[in-house]
Amino acid sequence: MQDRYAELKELGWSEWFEASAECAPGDTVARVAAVDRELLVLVDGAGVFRATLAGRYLYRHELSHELPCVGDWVCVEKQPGGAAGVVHALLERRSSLRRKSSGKAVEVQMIAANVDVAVIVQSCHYDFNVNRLERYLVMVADGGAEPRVLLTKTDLVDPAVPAAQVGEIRAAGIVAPIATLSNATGAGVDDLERSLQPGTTYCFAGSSGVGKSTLINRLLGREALDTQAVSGTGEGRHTTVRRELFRLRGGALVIDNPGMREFGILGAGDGIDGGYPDIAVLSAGCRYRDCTHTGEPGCAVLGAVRSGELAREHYDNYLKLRGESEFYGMSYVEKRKKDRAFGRFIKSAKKDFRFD
Ligand SMILES: Nc1nc2c(ncn2[C@@H]2O[C@H](COP(=O)(O)OP(=O)(O)OP(=O)(O)O)[C@@H](O)[C@H]2O)c(=O)[nH]1
Ligand SMILES: [Mg+2]
Ligand SMILES: [Zn+2]
Repeated sequence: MQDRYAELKELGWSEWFEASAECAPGDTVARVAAVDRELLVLVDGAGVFRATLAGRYLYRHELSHELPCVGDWVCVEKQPGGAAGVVHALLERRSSLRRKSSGKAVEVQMIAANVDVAVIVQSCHYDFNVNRLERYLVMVADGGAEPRVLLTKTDLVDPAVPAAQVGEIRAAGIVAPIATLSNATGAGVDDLERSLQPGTTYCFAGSSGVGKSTLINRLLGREALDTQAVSGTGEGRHTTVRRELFRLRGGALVIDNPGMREFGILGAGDGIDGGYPDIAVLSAGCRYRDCTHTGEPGCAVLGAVRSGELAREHYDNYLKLRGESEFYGMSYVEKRKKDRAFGRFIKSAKKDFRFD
């Protein structure tokens, strides 16, 4: 392995990438730690820096899965000083976690790239569901990552429950390693931490509210990620909005994810979709991820209204409630909040990617 890439090994680089990587002269290799629309947070041996995608790249690659996502390796031209850069190319992915968005034009939505181990997280408390677990594991196998299962919140159930759930998983023929833990008492956390290998990339995925961010905060030893209490029914709230890569003290790389809805796509108006599960399900088929269901081409919700599958009255009520909750105002505030959070992330990420 060439020396210039040796320092990237700590970030997950391997001979496999070394063999296929080719960047233009003047470009160096960096890993994507977070993405916020056109803004990227990259990390290399020197630390964390911001970057944008070259216009030419955007022009040539319009499918969402062709754009860099968390975990990707990219060729970047760093500006003098190294605080910012321009991304010119995406290196080949060794593995990926992705799902297919339904609808007429099948599009692939990236969750994370170059994931060695996908940790599918379910809570023992309300979230446990073997069928859903199987669907996640199909996704993991499809993307070429190694699967693991993690059951959280063992403190909230009788000790017999996790054991029975492990039994159910095995009875379904699932052979992936299974770990159980409680973020509240810490039971099982050390065992999990010990199993994480330096230079290996772990991606945590599962429903909202199962404790993914709480666990990563525990492993980081600081409150890097926002977490939020869930309602009595265990229904999550989609606290995490961005996929982020972190480096643990032990050297393992971990990716946090927003909670996934049943393989649908999270779209605009998530906050109120809870009261309109049918619309939330339909919106998985909308062409655009941020579809507002008010006239976009390929909108599955409007399609269902037109075909009579969804009652016009019900749809109108949905729009009315959305208006009342000042959806558009909220989304602006949300956007501002996200922008601020992004600035905070850059600062906080610097802590986790210091190699001194
Ligand atoms: N009792 C108990 N509560 C937990 C445990 N793990 C997490 N929680 C709580 O569950 C709530 C949700 O945790 P988060 O870490 O925000 O969940 P998440 O999976 O990151 O959720 P999203 O970001 O929405 O996908 C928080 O109030 C946590 O304190 C656990 O092991 N036991
Ligand atoms: Mg979270
Ligand atoms: Zn729509």
